[in-house]
Amino acid sequence: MEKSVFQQVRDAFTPVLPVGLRTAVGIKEGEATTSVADQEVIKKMFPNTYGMPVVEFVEGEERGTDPINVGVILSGGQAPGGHNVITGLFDTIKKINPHSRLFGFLLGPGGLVDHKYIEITETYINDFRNTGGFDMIGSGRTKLEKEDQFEKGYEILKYLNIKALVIIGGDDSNTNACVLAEYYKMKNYPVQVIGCPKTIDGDLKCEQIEASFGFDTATKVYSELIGNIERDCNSSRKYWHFVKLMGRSASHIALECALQCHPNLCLISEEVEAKDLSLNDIVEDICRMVKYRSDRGMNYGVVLIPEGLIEFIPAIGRLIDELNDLLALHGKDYKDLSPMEQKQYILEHLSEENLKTFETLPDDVARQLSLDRDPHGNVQVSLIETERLLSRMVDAKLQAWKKEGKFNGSFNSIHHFFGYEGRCAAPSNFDANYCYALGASAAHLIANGKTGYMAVVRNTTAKPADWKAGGVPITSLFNVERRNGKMKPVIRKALVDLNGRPFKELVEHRDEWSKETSFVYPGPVQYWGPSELCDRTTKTLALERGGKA
Ligand code: FBP
Repeated sequence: MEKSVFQQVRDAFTPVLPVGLRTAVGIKEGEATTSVADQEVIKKMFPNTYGMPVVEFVEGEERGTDPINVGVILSGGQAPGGHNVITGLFDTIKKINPHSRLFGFLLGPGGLVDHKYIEITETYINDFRNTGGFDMIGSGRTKLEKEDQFEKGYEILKYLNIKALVIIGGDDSNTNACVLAEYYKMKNYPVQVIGCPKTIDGDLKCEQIEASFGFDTATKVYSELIGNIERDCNSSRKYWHFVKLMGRSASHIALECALQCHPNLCLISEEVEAKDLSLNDIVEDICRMVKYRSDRGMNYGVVLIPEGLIEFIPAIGRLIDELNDLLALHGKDYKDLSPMEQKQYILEHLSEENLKTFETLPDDVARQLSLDRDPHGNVQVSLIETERLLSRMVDAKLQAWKKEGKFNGSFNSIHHFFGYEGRCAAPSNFDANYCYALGASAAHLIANGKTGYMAVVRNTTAKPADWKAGGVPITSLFNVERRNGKMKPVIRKALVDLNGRPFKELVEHRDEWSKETSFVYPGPVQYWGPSELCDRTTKTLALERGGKA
């Protein structure tokens, strides 16, 4: 693999391990835990992995182990730092016992079921240190939830003599990691299962999990891009930019970018839901802002839209809930119906109230909501072009206001969707350190015989050396929710807290940001560093002037 100069320089970055993970690693166990809700149901469903204590790694007496074979899986959407989790895991199992081996299952959980794997060796892994992406072993969204999958997985684990499996994923993947841990324990299969909190969406967090990895880097990349757009906007002063940001359900990414960049408006899905706003209410709010600025000669601005907005508009949310049930009820062959047949099925079965909402939606949005769900039962919100939908509706309303003499400015919109642009960026220093420590924690959880735990690293606003590593029982994060038409134990998704400080910070400033132009251009973080990285010309210029590429 040819390495860019950036990657060559970045290779030299050495992640800092928290003190507790540096030399001899001891373990401190806390009180027994309970799940966040529905305790009795969850205790009954997870008799072997319920009630375990939170653990922390501290300087102390390290437990030596025999060599151990470990498997690792990257699950779901890419997030910067995934490779560093694997390097942290690899280095630590080797440090504990140099004869330990690491196997990577290919293209997500499907690799375990289909027995597709590679052995991760020192030579192979060294190309991936501090790199973005998940291409070391690939990722996928196969849902590990059925007994036959667990058994197929066990066949290959037994064959490779793997005694522990690390699943790096979001809330759904960690939920399934715990189900697998419980199953193997119940069957007396000697395989520990450990999870790791990944997702750029930032919605896998709680008291014990301060952040999911990838959020830090992705929001920095998006903020740089939004800052560039703001500057362009402020230079030409003729466009309204509608920027949709990834994040599936939660609005954490949009909120963080708003706090970094001070756009004119940042919609927060959780607030839209709490205030019971309709699509029309949102459009009217935007129109009022556009008019206010236009009346003062500012026919331009920037609006941030969280990816999941559409699901949080209460009427549309109710429609989606019923559609989810209808699709689940129809069964697997729903996806084989033609678009016309799918629409027909939906129109025939929807309740009166939801049918009304369905019929008010533009065709492309109605179509997206009717498509088959992803393997976890989610609407694929990344495919719904909310940014275009909103600007189209704003334009239509402003035209109407024009006819009524209420608006005489101009409104020209440009659309952007930032998601894939940031998911594979090279990890920031924070994510590079955080992920390496998560991988090391996973290795120590394994060495201490734990299963059904998620690796965690806390105290992350301190210097990395002072971070605290450990593990949290996954069952302690569970509650029961409706998924695919059935009640299931799942990790509760952390949405934006409307009483939390980040949201309050937005509320304190947003009126000013909407009326004035208060843009902040955060810029890239990578312009500081060694000269061979920062002072290079383009390759084109170098080649044109007789130099080397
Ligand atoms: P995870 O929850 O698996 O980390 O994925 C997050 C995400 O990036 C969302 O922000 C986005 O809605 C979704 O993945 C897109 O999915 P896909 O990668 O399948 O296009």
